[in-house]
Amino acid sequence: CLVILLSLGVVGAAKKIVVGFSQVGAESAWRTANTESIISEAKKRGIELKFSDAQQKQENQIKAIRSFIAQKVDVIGFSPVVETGWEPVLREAKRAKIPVILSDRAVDSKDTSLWVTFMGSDFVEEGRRAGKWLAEKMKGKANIVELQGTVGSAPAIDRKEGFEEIIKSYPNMKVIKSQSGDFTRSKGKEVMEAFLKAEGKNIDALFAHNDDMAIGAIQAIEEYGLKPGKDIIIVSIDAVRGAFEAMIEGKLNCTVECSPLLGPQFFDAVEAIMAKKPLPKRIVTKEGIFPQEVAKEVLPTRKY
Ligand code: GYE
Repeated sequence: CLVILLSLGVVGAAKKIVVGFSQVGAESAWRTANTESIISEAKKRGIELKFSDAQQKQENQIKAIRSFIAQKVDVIGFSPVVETGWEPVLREAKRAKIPVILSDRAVDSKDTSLWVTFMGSDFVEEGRRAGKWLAEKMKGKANIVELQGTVGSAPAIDRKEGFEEIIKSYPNMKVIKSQSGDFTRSKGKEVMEAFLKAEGKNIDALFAHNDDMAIGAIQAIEEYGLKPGKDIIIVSIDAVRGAFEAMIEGKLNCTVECSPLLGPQFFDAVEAIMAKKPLPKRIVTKEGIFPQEVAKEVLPTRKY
């Protein structure tokens, strides 16, 4: 009897939950905060976490997921760098009976049985919020340049869509240039330099899909000899501390919130799965918008 109890893990410490998490990379302040939130929450709950950073490469994520399957983890968590191309590997997880949680970014597949739940922001709505704020600020008239996120990623596709949905009802709001800056500061700066070279003072406003690219672009604008936040009005997404600092300096005009603090709800979902409790298919993060005028007051309360 003791042998049976031992092998069931009933005697001694309860069996530790083991989770494999495949992260996109470390491309932005948002991502670093997201990673920190996941790692610290696992520690807090005594859950063993196998964490893997894919450096923004899908092939690395596929390898990581395969290795989690081989190691027979209890649950796989995963933030897909791009939306498509996941079905084969997710089917392998399904065959191995390992539940998958999508965190932050969505997968584009008709087979929704490949994951238990998807938690994260409504990126289309974030794009709409940026568009509405800008249309109002510019009184419906602006030549806009757009710095897109990583090509093929859910936030880049959806933020562009939400922004365009709003802008199209203003005939004098035009996106004159749009290119990916890969969600990084350095690429944001580089692409903004190219925009300025091509369009110069013709640019009235910038919509950046994240704060890091906006911060890179701010440098490019200053080096070009224009005033960011004045000569070029800037709206971006995430609401990381760096964005608040830039707003306080008057260089960024508005940031739309996108919370990376997904650790607690991620491990709530893991524990629900282990306890065989049902979960909603979609868990949406609640978030707001912060214009420059409130930056000073809000900065001390920001957690990322
Ligand atoms: O906005 C950006 C990060 O997927 C919501 O990824 C996330 C995005 C975030 O690199 O800063």
